[in-house]
Amino acid sequence: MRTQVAIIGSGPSGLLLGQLLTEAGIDNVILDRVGKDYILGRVRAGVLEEGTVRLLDEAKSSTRLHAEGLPHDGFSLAFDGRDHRIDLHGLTGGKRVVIYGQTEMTRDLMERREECGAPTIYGANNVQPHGFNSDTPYLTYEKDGISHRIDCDFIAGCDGFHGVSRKSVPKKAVRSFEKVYPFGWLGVLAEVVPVNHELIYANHPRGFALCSMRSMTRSRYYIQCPLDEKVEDWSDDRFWDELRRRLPAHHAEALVTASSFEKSIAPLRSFVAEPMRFGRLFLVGDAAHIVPPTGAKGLNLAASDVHYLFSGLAEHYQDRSNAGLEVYSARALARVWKAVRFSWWMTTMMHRFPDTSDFDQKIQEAELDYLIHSRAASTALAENYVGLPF
Ligand code: FAS
Ligand code: PHB
Repeated sequence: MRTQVAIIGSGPSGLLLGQLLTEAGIDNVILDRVGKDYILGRVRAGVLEEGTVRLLDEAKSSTRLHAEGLPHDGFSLAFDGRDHRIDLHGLTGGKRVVIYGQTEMTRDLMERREECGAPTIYGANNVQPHGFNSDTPYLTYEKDGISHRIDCDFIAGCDGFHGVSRKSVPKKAVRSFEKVYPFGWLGVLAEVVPVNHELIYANHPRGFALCSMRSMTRSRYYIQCPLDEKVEDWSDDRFWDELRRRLPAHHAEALVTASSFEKSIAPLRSFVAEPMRFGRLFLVGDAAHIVPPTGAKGLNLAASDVHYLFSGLAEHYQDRSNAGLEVYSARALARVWKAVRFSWWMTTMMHRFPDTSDFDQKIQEAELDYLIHSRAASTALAENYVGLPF
């Protein structure tokens, strides 16, 4: 088989890139080692920046998003028994975010891709990129015991943090930066009315909590937990009791609970690999960087990487220019590092670290108190949360 762009990974990065390329008439094939249902079974992000929404519009995959997504003009910071709204819309000259599950976004992109008849090879085992430092790169993979080869012009490594792309580059060619946080997030999904019409990020001496949602009848809640926690040790009742303890009283009293239908623990880390380009191999999304979900940036960074790479590939095929591809890594990393900083800052301000003393807790609360009473500080928070320009 031959294609113009071979994409490893059928997550948000691979699917969004694949759809933009298909809409531009650029041949591409997506390979994933797992199946569609497995990908759609993963519960992940829930907040889309306006730039991500615009890309989904461009990919003709946003009809349901506009019908079912929840535009949010603000969110609340809760600490010391009270909460305070951050007016995103007012502080950023009218910007907002949209609450729409990554699972639904992935489903929409998969359906659009099928409508266009663009090929995705699921269950592709042992995908390996080859020759990406030459002008004739190719992929090999196995399926149903048969080995296959795909010749291409470019390879997009959209295969996430544990993927093969970054690992296929000689170690000496990649510089990695990493910070692992000493706690995780225990998250649940439940068919209950959200406790608040907007998100609540709570700082509490017992630990961080987040009240989010997927719709006005489906809630998504998280509590910070030690890394050695086991999901099976957390009954629904235990989770709801702990969540109540970390919220201001009026929210705790209003909390509607029910049996959860998803419960999982996610570790938190900050990670960046530099550069994001190796000849004709381009790293995209989680394959190149990971952020703690506190700033709701992971999925949105994948989208901005896709924007930069798609622009470069379109320029290559349509204008016979490689200018965009040459600057892809620098452009993407400039935005990545600002989001990595913001996500680290939000995580450090909102979580209880093992060595957090009473003094440290008071400093966190003082920083939050300054933040909510300073227009300059709130504006800085708001412009990062809605997403810095592409
Ligand atoms: P993904 O990991 O989503 O997709 C990679 C794809 O590549 C997968 O389908 C995988 O099967 C495939 N693949 C991997 N190795 C392969 C190989 N060798 N061969 C073929 N295919 C291979 N972000 C937020 O903004 N907010 C959140 O709340 C949030 N919560 C998260 C919770 C969890 C538990 C995790 C893990 C991440 C969370 N994220 C969150 C970040 C997440 O949404 C990512 O940013 C997003 O999935 C990135 O998309 P991709 O880059 O496509 O990577
Ligand atoms: C979510 O709804 O899953 C979510 C929302 C905001 C975050 C992280 C996760 O910062």
